[in-house]
Amino acid sequence: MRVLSLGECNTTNQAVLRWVDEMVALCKPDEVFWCNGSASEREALLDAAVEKGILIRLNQEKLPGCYYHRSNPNDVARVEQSTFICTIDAEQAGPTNNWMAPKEMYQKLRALSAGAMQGRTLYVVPYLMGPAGSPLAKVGIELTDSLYVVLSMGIMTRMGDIAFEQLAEDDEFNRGLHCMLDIHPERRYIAHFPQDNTIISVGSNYGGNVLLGKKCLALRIGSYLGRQEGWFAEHMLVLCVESPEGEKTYVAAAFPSACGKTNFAMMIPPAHFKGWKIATIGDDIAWMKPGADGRLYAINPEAGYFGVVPGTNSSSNPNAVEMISHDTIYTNVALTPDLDVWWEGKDGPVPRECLDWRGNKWTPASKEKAAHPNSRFTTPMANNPVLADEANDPLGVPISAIIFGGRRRDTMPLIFQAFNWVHGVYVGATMGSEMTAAAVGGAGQVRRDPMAMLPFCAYHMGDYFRHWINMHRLIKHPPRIFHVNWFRKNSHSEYLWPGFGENMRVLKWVVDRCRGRIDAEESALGWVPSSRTFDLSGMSGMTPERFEKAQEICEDEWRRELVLQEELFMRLYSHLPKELIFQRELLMARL
Ligand code: OXD
Ligand code: MN
Repeated sequence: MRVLSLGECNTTNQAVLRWVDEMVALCKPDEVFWCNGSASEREALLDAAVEKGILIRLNQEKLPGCYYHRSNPNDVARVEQSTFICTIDAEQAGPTNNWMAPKEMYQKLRALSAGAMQGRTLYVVPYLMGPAGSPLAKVGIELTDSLYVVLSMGIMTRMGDIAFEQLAEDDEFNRGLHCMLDIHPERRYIAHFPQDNTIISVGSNYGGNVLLGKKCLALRIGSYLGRQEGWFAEHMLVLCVESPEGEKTYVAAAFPSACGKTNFAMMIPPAHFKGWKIATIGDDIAWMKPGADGRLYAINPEAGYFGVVPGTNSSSNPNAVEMISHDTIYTNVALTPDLDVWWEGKDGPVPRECLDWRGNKWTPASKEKAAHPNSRFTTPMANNPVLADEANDPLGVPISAIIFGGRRRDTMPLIFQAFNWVHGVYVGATMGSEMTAAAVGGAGQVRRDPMAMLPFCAYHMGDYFRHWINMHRLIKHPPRIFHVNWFRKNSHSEYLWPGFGENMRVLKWVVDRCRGRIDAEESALGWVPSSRTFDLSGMSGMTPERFEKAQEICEDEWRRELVLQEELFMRLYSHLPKELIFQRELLMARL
């Protein structure tokens, strides 16, 4: 067998070769580098990135295998206003997406990409979303002129020859083109062509816009394919709750960006839950399909985590602290003089002096934050001390419960359970959440974020709800559906629930409900725990009265909430399933 040298092409797939040729002719790079995903290739590319100043090698004694990256200050989050769904007609994309006709968008992006890689290298990044051999796995190929993207894709996906092996001679793969251009907001487009299984992203180098396997393929294109093929692509973590007796229950949970999915997916149960374990299958995205036994099976299509750094410490997420202590890329945190990293909320002392995320001198007296609120770690899931073995199972895991949750300072109780599947779809569909730094603009405002998919569903939201309702017919043993809110505050702006590891108590109730082991009380919103049986023992500062406050259903707040839900329903009216209108009427009657 001939040994290939670094960067040489390693596929005979004609569809791949033709498409790469076409893109090379368009972008005119000086060089084409085919990635194979090997460890030696990664070492060589890391060295090259350090040499070019794209990465800084961090203090290898403190942080072995870790690197530092600073993005352009105009490019630090997903840009929803520059994200487009280019279906044949606008109606298909629906009112919650930006739309442009495919022909017009292709023309615009071809013009921007023409000759855009002159003097640069085009990297061919083949990748697999999902464990090899999984019936749910999909192949994508990203062509990019960003070494930062190549190195990040090597963490976030199963990257390299493994993808060509899965693809063989098939021509069904996601075609992704990424050109950095001059990183200018006016020339920034994240364009999806669901009918061509194609993505073109230009003018950005921020993860959520350019690691095309993640939001673009696994969620936007995935949601479109899932509707056609009878599965779900969801913005959900997946975890396993294991009892001291070894009973495993799998739970999927949808929260909007930067609302603690990563923390929840790897939490450590408090001492009170002796012998209970949480293991992570995924922290951001779930692909779920009905299995032959009538249950809903989930895989995590990703192989790494792209998580928010600020606030990560040994009380909020001790597993993450360990996980990001090696082989991690840090983006937009602060850099200390001894080449260590720092962020607001990190364990240990505040540095006397460091460079902030922009590279400016920072001291504790500075008014600005040292780390950007959306600064990120990119780390392989293999680093996670509580990674579930099942994360690599091609068949996935059977889901018993689906949890929806937003960030709400009022209105939403800590926990309730939907009465049935359609009611659960209604609960997910009407989810609201305060916006965070993960997307540009509007932080703090409550917006409707159905199933936490508002920025990620590539077709009409009304049709998406219909897909959820219809899927019930294919799932003989559907998961139970719940809603949680970790973020409710009292009139002194104090959180009513401590969150983090204590969320295990809520999770335990969810598991017990799924297994028919605990009673519940009927409320206007759904089934709720009774304060008599909900386990609060051993919690400092938590009284039954405080718990009742966290669970309160307040009439005035619900009157406002129903008006906000109405606004969403009016927007989607022409495609809205009548079942959801009926659910809203039932809720009003109960309230
Ligand atoms: C993410 C996001 O990066 O949702 O996961 O923005
Ligand atoms: Mn996310």
